Parts: sequence; structure tokens; C-alpha cells
Amino acid sequence: MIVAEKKAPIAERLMNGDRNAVARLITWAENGDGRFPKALAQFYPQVGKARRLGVTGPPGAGKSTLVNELVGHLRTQDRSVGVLAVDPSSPFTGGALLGDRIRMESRTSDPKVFIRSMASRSSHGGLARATIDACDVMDAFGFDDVLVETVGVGQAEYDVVSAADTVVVVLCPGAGDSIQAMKSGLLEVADVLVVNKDDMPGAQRLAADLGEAIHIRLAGRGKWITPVVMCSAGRGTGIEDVAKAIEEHRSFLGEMGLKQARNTKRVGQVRMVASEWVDQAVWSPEPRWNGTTCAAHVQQELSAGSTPYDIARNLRDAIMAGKLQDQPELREQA
Ligand SMILES: Nc1nc2c(ncn2[C@@H]2O[C@H](COP(=O)(O)OP(=O)(O)O)[C@@H](O)[C@H]2O)c(=O)[nH]1
Ligand SMILES: [Mg+2]
Repeated sequence: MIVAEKKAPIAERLMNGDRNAVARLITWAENGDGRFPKALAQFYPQVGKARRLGVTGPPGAGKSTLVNELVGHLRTQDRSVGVLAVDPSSPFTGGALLGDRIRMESRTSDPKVFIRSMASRSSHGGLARATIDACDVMDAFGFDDVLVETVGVGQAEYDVVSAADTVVVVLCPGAGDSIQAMKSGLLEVADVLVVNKDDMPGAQRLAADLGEAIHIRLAGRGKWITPVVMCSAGRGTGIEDVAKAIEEHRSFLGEMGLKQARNTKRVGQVRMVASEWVDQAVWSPEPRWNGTTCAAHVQQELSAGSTPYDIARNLRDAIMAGKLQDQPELREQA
């Protein structure tokens, strides 16, 4: 008689080193699957050991090439590495992810390396949430380092990388994008600035300009001053310098600083998830407010001549006072 073997819970498999569990859990995170929060509750005690590095910058700057080199560098130290390539543009083009896949191919046979591409199917807010979740999964699995690559184009991407302990911003000469980055706030999120493609003309100049910009903006006693590091990821030169700058930022943070920074980020995560859930619950197609949906109720109030502010205030007060009707999906997700 064949007795069906009962599979261990996914969180248990994750913590026992099952790579399929990593993949499955990240998919759940991506889809906002209700099973994810339950699994997280089980493996959350294991979260917090991995070092988290965010790599961002304009498209084509060489982020993927650099990540590949950094993975190689970490492997020489026998550290295991989880890589998450977040690309919001991929649902439309598909190209970027394919390129990254091929570039990373040499690493994929390494059992100590795990590479996962992640596309944003949902809103940008959802992408940041899913990325943090995916990092937690790889952390609990036991990777020593977790690297997140994302295209630095806007607030959503900053949200994504800001979950990392250290953020590397990659720029390169000859692209107007780099000048744009200096204006658009990319410098503010950088803990380490990398001028990649230093085999190309203009690299020295760009590094000098960036150094100047950094000192004008951020110089201050006791504060971390973002270093500008030159390298050529394509040729594999200067990678040690990049790695060293990352190490120095970690030392600067120290154990207490790291703990504090992570706590602050967790508060941000709770705020993000709570907002998402409240938003979903309030605007769900089920009757919530005075026997009708919130959207319909708002319509009625508008027709009756109320101002948007008055209606919004009433809605906020109703939420705060727990006056909206039962919200089953909130309970289910909790
Ligand atoms: N000349 C030169 N090209 C590079 C270097 N690093 C990367 N590239 C090229 O720049 C292009 C974009 O690189 P990629 O890593 O995909 O950039 P990403 O979009 O930022 O991830 C590719 O064609 C790389 O081969 C470098 O150090 N020097
Ligand atoms: Mg890339």
C-alpha cells in the first residue's frame, strides 16, 4: 500500500535548504498570495542574518554586469548569494530580463548562488512590498548576501532599494542619464557611488563631478560621505574597490546602526502593507458603508452636494471608529 507522504510545510522546507521553496515563496510574494504572510510568520525568526545590498542606476549603466562581478567576488570568499533582479519594464519588453538571465548564466550552475528575476505585475507599491518579502525569503533560506538590482528611474525604485542595508548607485560616462541622476535624487539614496565603464572617455570627469556634488550636499561631521568608486564591470577591473567601499559602509553603520536602520525600514514596511490592506478593504466591491460599497456611497454624497473633503473626512472617521462593515478579506490575510 502506498501511503501518500505528507509534504513538510513550505517554511520548514525553506529553512531546510529547499531551493524550490525559495522560488515558490517568491512567487507567492509577487502575487500577493494570502499564503505568504502565514509562511512568513513561520520563517520570520530566521530573517535578519543576510547582508542586503541594493544596486540601482539608469538602464545600461552596467548594473547587471557589476552584480555578476560582485557575485563572483563574494564567491571567492565562499559566501552564498541570492540575487533578485527587479525590472518593472519587463512585462512590456521581456528583453531586459532575458539579457540578465544570459549574463548570469555562468552563475546559475553554482549551488551557492540563486538568481531570480522579478517583474512588477501590480502597482509600484506592490513591487516594493514583494521585493522586501523576496529578500526575507532568501535571508531565511540562509544566503549570506542578498543582492537586489533595480532600474533607478523613480520613487518606486528608490522604495525598492531602500530596503537594502547598503545602496550602490551605478552610473557611467557618456549617458545623459548620469547627469539626470544627479538631479533626480539618485545621489541621495546612494551609500556608494560607482562610475562604471572607466574604460570609456569621460569617466574621470564624471567621477570628479559626482565627488563635488556629494561634498556640497552631504558633507557633515560624523556622517557617512558617499565615496565615488571607479570600475569597469565589463573588464572586471576595480571590483575589489567597489566591494571595499561596500564593506566600509557596513563598518560605518556598525551593529547598532544597522539594527536601528533595519527597524526604521520595518516600520515603513508595516505602514506600506497596512495602507495597502486598508485601501483594498475600503474600496472592495462588497458593501461596506451604510449598506453599500464605499464607491457608491461616495457617489451618493457627491450627488447630494457634499465636497470631496467632507466625504473623505467622513470616510476617515468611519474607518477610525470601526464603523465600516465586516471586512472578511482583512481577517483572512492577517
Ligand atoms: N565599455 C564598457 N561596457 C560595459 C561595462 N560594463 C557593462 N558594459 C556594457 O553595458 C551594457 C549594459 O550593461 P548592463 O549590465 O546590462 O546594464 P544595466 O542595464 O545597468 O543592468 C552591456 O552591453 C554591457 O556589456 C564596462 O565596464 N565597460
Ligand atoms: Mg540590468
